[in-house]
Amino acid sequence: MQSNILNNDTICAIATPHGMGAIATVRVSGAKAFPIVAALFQHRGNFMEISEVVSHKAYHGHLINKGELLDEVLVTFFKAPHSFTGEDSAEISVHGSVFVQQKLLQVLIANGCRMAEAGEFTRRAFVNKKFDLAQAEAIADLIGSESEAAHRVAINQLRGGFSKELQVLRSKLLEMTSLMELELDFSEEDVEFADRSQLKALLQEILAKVNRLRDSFHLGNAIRNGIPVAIVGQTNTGKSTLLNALLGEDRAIVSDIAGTTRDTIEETLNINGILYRFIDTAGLRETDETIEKIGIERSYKKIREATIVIGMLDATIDYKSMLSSSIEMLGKVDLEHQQLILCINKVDTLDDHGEALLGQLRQDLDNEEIMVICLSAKHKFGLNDLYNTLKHSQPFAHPDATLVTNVRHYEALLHASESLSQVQQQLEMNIPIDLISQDLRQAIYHLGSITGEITTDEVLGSIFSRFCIGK
Ligand SMILES: Nc1nc2c(ncn2[C@@H]2O[C@H](COP(=O)(O)OP(=O)(O)OP(=O)(O)O)[C@@H](O)[C@H]2O)c(=O)[nH]1
Ligand SMILES: [Mg+2]
Repeated sequence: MQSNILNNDTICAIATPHGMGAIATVRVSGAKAFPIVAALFQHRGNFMEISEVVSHKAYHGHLINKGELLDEVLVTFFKAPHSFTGEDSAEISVHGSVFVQQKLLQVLIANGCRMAEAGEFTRRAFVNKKFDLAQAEAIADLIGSESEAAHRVAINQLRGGFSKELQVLRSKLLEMTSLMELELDFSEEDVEFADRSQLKALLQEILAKVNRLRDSFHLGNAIRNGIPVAIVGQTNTGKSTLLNALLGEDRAIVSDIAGTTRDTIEETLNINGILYRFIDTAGLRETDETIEKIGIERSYKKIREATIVIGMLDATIDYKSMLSSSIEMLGKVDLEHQQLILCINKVDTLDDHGEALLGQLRQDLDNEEIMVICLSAKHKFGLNDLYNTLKHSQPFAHPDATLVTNVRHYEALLHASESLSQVQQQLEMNIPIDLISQDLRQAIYHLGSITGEITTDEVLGSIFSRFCIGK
């Protein structure tokens, strides 16, 4: 936990983005927040009396430093514990000149404030139990969210959905452990407080939930940083043309020379509120050329890492090659965890815009899990079909399910899952209770570390230092 010396300080920082703006807000929090701000603030011509302060009310007035007018401002006071930090706090909205902002900070510091460290407001809120650690981290995610989907995940976590799920699991485990440990106290008498088959069933249920949360990280992380979509296929099928069409700019070099793209090119794009990371790759073909070989290796790596794979097919080549190329790509993706979208490209060259090919390919592949669409990347025809297909791809089937987006949470769940599996095996082998309860305690510890029930100063320091100053 944070030391008392730190907690007794009154801290200040600019809470709005740095630089010039229409207005800027400076935050002050701590035991002396009211007296420090009130001594600088004239409301209706008189310095503010602390006893008159009404919490959560915005006061219009003037900032006066040593008799000199600094700015016309709005000040809102928040009485403890009804503030973000849980301490007495004030927010001063000034005109957004860089000079005024800096000057105000100087004046506040001269009057007894200290510059806040990164994330210190949020850290104080956590220490004062305004929310748990997972929720505090959700605030950072919310600020950093770049798409509607990332925002939705962060909001869900901030509301405490994830924390509640963990608390339920943790308290079930605690109950289980205390029952088992009770047996230790009566070891002479050979009593069994914990019904073994019930324990096993409960453990199975908890482990399944922990594993579901652990596995959701793959998607959670993708939503936060952009869902990786690899565009792959034979050379000259139009992969780079598609990337350019999606981005609306000439990002990748396009040419009719096979093997144009050598390295992977990644760009993120927000489509209908979801952030995607499109990856154009080197065309797949047999080659002896060293550099091209490395590029092709990378293409395969990107296929493995992708959540969605767009397999580009060239409508101008013979159907047999197109089919074998589709089957080859199918062999490279793991349909249980990945989505394959086959795009028959260059259909502008066909009279029926690829209808016949589309039907034939769907029939020959005979797999409902593979989506097949027609496209002309060059003429931007069929892009809407692609957007819709992307949107309806598997990962978004349960948009409201709790998703883990944070590496720290993922690691804790990984460890908890390992300990629980250990317990499961030990129960099967009738291992002595004291050994089993050690592993149970480990699992409880890891689950508790996510919400911050168990933390060290070092862990807190590393989490909050990633926040910006003023948050
Ligand atoms: N008619 C037509 N030509 C296209 C279409 N898309 C791409 N092309 C052409 O196909 C050729 C190859 O396009 P690229 O985008 O460079 O193909 P690529 O798959 O990236 O090729 P590599 O990087 O060599 O693997 C270019 O001449 C494009 O103009 C399309 O929809 N219709
Ligand atoms: Mg290319």
